[in-house]
Amino acid sequence: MFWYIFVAIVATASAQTDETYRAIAYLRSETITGNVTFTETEDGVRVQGWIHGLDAGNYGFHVHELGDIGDCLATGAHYNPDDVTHGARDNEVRHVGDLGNVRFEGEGVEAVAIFDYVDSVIALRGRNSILGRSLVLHEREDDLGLTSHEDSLTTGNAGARVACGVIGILAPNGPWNSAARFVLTKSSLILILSNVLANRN
Ligand SMILES: *[C@@H]1O[C@H](CO)[C@@H](O)[C@H](O)[C@H]1NC(C)=O
Ligand SMILES: [Cu+2]
Repeated sequence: MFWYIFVAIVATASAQTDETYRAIAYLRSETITGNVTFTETEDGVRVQGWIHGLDAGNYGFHVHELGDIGDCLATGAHYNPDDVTHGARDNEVRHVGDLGNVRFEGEGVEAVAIFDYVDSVIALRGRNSILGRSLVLHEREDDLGLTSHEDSLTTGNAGARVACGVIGILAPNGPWNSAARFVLTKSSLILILSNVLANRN
C-alpha cells in the first residue's frame, strides 16, 4: 500500500516539475549592453551570454552575493558561501561565484563577448543558488588567483565594476519550491484511497 501511495505522490509531483528552470541577467551601463541566461541541465547550469561595449580582451566576470544594484559596489563580494579562496572556474577551490573571464573579440567598438558553457558549481536552487544575486563585469582581466598581487586570492585583481545586473527568474513563472508544488489532485486521491481500501483486511 505504501508503495502505491509513494508512486502516486511522485507521479503527481513530477508531472508538475518537468519545466526547465531558467534565470536571466541583463548587464547595462552607459556603454555596455548584454544579456546572460542560466539554464539548469543534468551537468550543471548552462551559461549563455552576449555582451557588447568593451574593447577586445578578457574581463573578470562573477556572481556577487547581493542583488542590490543601487550601484555595482552595493552587490558586495563574490558569492562565496564556503568561505574559500578565489580561483578559476575549473579549479577545485573557487568561490561559487567565480566564473573567470569573458572574452571580447572583434575590432574596436564592434567587439562582443559571446559564450556558452556549463558550470557545475553554480546552481539555480539550493545552497549554491545564484538567484536574486547579481552578475558583475569588471574593467580588467581576472588573474584567477594566480599572481602575487595582494587581491589575487580574493578578487582576482579585476578592478572596478563596469556593469552589473540582478539574476532573476526567467522560467517557470509558477512556484520554484518543489515542496509547495505538490498538489493533491482528485485522481491521485482516488488512487491512494482505492489502494488503501484494496489492501484492507
Ligand atoms: C540577448 O541579446 C542578443 C543579441 O542582441 C539577442 O539576439 C537576444 O535575443 C537577447 N536575449 C534576450 C533573452 O534578451
Ligand atoms: Cu567580481
